[in-house]
Amino acid sequence: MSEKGNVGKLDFPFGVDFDLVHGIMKDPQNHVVRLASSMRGHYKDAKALEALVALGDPVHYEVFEYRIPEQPGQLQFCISKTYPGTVGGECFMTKGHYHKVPDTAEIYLCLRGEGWMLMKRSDGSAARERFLPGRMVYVPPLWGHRTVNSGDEPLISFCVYPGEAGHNYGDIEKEGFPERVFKRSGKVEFVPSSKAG
Ligand code: PAN
Ligand code: ZN
Repeated sequence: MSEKGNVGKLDFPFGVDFDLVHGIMKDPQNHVVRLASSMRGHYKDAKALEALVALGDPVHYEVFEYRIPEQPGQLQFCISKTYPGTVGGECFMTKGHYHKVPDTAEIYLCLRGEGWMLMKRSDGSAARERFLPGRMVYVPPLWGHRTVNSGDEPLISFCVYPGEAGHNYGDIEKEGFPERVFKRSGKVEFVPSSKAG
């Protein structure tokens, strides 16, 4: 039964339709769009990013969400869609974030495309996990996370995380992640950020 009028209160069960083949959430309540111009400071090659902005400012990623109260006990969910492309050879990616409530985990179930989840903790540890259709990536509490599309089609995941988690972009704009992902002549390379600059 569809009871859309009750979704805002979240005190009544509801259903949401997905097209899992194409990675589409039907009738999302919130749509976040990040263009090249909203990614300044994130890619190594700032000049290449400005060239891309001047060429039409393409979308780097989109998020489709429902408005769920940011409260413990609730579950946020979304479709995260990162487009294929490169900026000076560096693969299109999300900004990346920690959760505002740091000890909250998240799962990403990849539906389409391919790429990597880059993860880091504030103690300096780093990890990466592969995104492939049907593969789930578990982001434990305390790990910052960034999606990178290293493929040739949109990388789409269904994400679920605790209601209260929130987003903390913290040191990420300044520090980035310990490695960057490049694709040159079809070959994917992981380069330590200290070397990539
Ligand atoms: C996702 C991300 C989404 C966009 O919903 O927020 O993929 O990434 P940025 O928030 O880093 O721009 C999630 O991980 N939520 O917690
Ligand atoms: Zn998250």
